[in-house]
Amino acid sequence: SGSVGIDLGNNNTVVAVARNRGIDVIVNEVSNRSTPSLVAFGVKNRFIGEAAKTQEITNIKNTLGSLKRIVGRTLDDPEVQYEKRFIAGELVDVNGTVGVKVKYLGETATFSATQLVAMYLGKIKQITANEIKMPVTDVALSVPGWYTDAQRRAIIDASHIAGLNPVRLVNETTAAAISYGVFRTFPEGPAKNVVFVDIGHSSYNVSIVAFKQGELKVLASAYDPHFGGRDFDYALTEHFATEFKEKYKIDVHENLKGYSRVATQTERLKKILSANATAPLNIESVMNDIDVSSVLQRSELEELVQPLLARLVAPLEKAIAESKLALDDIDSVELIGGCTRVPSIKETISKFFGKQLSFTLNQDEAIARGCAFVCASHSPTLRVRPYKFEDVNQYSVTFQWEPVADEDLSELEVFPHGNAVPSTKIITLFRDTDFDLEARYTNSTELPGGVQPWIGKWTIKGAKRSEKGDAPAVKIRLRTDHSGLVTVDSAYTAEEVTVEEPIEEKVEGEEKKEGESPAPVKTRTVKKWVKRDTLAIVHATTALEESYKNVLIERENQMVEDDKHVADTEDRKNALEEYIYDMRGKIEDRYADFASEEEKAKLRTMLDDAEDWLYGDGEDASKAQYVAKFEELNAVGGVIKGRYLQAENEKKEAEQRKKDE
Ligand code: ATP
Ligand code: K
Ligand code: MG
Repeated sequence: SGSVGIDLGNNNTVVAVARNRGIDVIVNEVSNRSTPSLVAFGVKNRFIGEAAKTQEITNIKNTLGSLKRIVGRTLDDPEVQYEKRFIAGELVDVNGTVGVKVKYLGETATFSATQLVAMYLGKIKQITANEIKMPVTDVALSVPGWYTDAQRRAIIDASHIAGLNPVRLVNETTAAAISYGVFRTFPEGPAKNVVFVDIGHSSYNVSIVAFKQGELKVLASAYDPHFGGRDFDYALTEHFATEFKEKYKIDVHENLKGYSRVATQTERLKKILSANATAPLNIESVMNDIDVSSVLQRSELEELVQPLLARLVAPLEKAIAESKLALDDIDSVELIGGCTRVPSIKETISKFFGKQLSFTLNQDEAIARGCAFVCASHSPTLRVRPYKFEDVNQYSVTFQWEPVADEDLSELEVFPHGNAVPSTKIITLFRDTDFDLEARYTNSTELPGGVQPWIGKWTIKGAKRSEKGDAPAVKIRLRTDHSGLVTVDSAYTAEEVTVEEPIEEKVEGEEKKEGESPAPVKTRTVKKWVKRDTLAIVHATTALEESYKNVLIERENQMVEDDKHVADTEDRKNALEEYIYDMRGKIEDRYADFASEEEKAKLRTMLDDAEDWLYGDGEDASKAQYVAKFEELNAVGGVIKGRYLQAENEKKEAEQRKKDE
């Protein structure tokens, strides 16, 4: 399978593939280098990616975006409520997580956000497999650095439902840093410090990264998760809504399609204003058959988004403070993400650092490329240059347990904010029965929205009272793994034993001579932990339960098959239509001399009947019916075509003979 990196953006998704020649971004079915992150439901089938975008305005309530914003959250999460300004569909509770209620195949259906992401990733998988002509299983996916354990696990669940194997989740700005560092050489000496600023559609992420040859270390990351291009679009759309109320006496808030049309056009206008001082807005029949038009100056745009722009500096300040660097220590500032094309944003960032900004990276593709590299480095078959990277922990993690006897601790902050990721710590508890460990984020107020601070519960099984009658030491390996997940890696009983350990003696200036017998080894008495029994661990996290996940996998596979069947049917219908027009022309022309008048008349009638059927009763027929109708026509037409081909062949052979003579 290929080594695939996926940058799942809130607006659009970019896929890169690592091959022996290097890393390429792949194009989708309409040759775009990114695919709209949308899933839609129709009367006959689902529409995903480009197909979803095409039908968006005519099917707003059943077209869902904001996938990465809602996945891994609950319906009552204030952030999910906030998303309602960007989601026209109906949000509902699905088994304790947020989901949607849609019209699908003419009926009401509900799907969790995890399922929606799975549907989308399934489409991305298909697009990629078609393009690289290889099955796709292993992927590295990027996620915002501010994602919690629950959000990460939801993305992993979604990948599994889509039949993917997520070898690793990588924080978005870290992935960009990887694609910056891997193919660059850094001189010996102090590290090179680079700031990566990513402002996309929904989120603003910044990381400060120290590079040395062959490695990078993220020093600090900071975020404003409610800062992106869509917030510009929202402010603009509201502005025009107000203007049109006065000017045209219409309220686009009362008309979903109208509102959506304005939103689409304001995004266009916003982009024009990145390169021009003024831009026009014209929409025909926005609602009630009314055409609207307006213009906007760049300065007006900046005024409208002033509350947003005022928040631009805070994450930069926070990241610098946490990195413990001075502004002078920064060697370069790299911008990525679509929204960093906005001139006032560039100016503010440049002014903050007192530096020219760099656009070394492809600002739309760097994250996907970094992910593809990470996926390749997990691959046993692809040889990639070794590259070390270390990320940073965003939210402090505390483990807790039921204290026994005279234990004075019942919890410990094991992974503080700013700690390295991945990272392992071992704690020791004395236990002679099964016991539980629970992990939670230390400060729930730091978490985005209403994400639960609870991370998981692990039951450690099998510790028993020793022969001496005391509780053995249980050593537990706690980990934030390379995907940023909090886990309990292993647990074992250990015994402290007294051993004699040789003391290494180094005698200055004295070389051992050949043949000399070794000096007697001096030893000292030390206490050491020796591993005894490995203990079983049963864990419960926010991830989907295995059996339920399997049900969802089956459901998804069924929908994929149904969609494929609908697409095949459409294909056969198109083939039949094409045959009718093609044959009708050819019997008057190319095939005219190869059929009797009777045959031609018969075929003409058959073609006419087939056409009538196609636009009448056969409008919505089955695949088998289209195939049968095609065969029926071809039984007559094929004979005529056969004669023509035979004659052509004979002609060619005759010419060849002439040449040979
Ligand atoms: P996120 O990173 O938040 O998940 P994303 O990765 O999908 O989202 P990007 O592709 O980085 O987002 O950026 C898309 C945003 O950039 C859109 O809001 C788009 O309107 C905006 N954008 C693209 N080009 C320009 C431009 N020339 N001027 C202003 N904004 C632009
Ligand atoms: K993107
Ligand atoms: Mg992005």
